[in-house]
Amino acid sequence: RLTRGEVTFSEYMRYDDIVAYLVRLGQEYSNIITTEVVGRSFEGRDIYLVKISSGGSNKTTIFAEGTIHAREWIVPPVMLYIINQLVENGDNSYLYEDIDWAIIPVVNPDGYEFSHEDTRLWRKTRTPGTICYGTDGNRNFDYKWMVSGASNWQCHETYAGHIPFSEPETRAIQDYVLQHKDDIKLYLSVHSYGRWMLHPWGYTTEDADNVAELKELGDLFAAAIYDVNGTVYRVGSSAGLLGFAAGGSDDWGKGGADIDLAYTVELPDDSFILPVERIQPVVEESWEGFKALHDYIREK
Ligand code: ING
Ligand code: ZN
Repeated sequence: RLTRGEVTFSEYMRYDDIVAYLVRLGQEYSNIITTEVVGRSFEGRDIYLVKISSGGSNKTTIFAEGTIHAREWIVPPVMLYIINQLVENGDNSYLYEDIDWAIIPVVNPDGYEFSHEDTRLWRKTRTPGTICYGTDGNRNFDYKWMVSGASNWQCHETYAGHIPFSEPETRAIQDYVLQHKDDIKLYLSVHSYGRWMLHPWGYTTEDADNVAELKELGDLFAAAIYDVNGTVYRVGSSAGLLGFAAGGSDDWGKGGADIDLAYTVELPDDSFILPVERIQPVVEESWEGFKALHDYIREK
């Protein structure tokens, strides 16, 4: 069993154990990492953000959020591996020399715990409606909300909520990002599955104004991952590759918060359910992709 405050990449961790790890790192490495509660889930769980920084203020920041969808269990280990490698591997200090990292490993802890306790393939939050539970956090953001690829029926998996930012979980992201939008140069939303590096737009098949740069950096991410184990990511716009979906967080990051480089990462494999033996290879290859993103942002 896991000792409290430890991290593991050989099993899927429960939310309390994830939080205990983050809090322990915050105490042990208080010179480089701070934990912050940026919101409270519908059921009252603290939503944690960790900031990794060598100090100073108003530095270029990479923002990453994950596990807005409950069943995407490979996402928490990938987020925790980024934190683990930045903080606990001394060779990686160059990665936060000039760049700050702000990471929310689990946006939707209520759904994540529900997928462990009750319904493995639960996707949404756990806010109750009159008939059904849950809103799709990735249709709940206030940019072109409900214009395409989202549902206004509370029982659907892509229910967008009765209003944009109806969910405390998405509001936590909104509040933090808007407070730091001048520093954040890269917005990452981490999901599974399918091995896609998706960029805006999701609400339309029109090209984003900076589509060439979005594609270029997406390709750098994919190439770095390919070099590890030969995993092939496809790079392109969400609507173009997967179909319409409005109210997603990357569209809001770009269109609502003016962060020009915004992506949705769809981690491996071809299912939400990965055997625990897949965790270690996936976190390792993904880490190479995130380092490539850092290198680009740092040089830019
Ligand atoms: N896929 C995304 C979803 O929210 C997506 C696809 C990407 C939608 C970007 C909108 C924007 O449906 C998963 N696996 O959640
Ligand atoms: Zn998802």
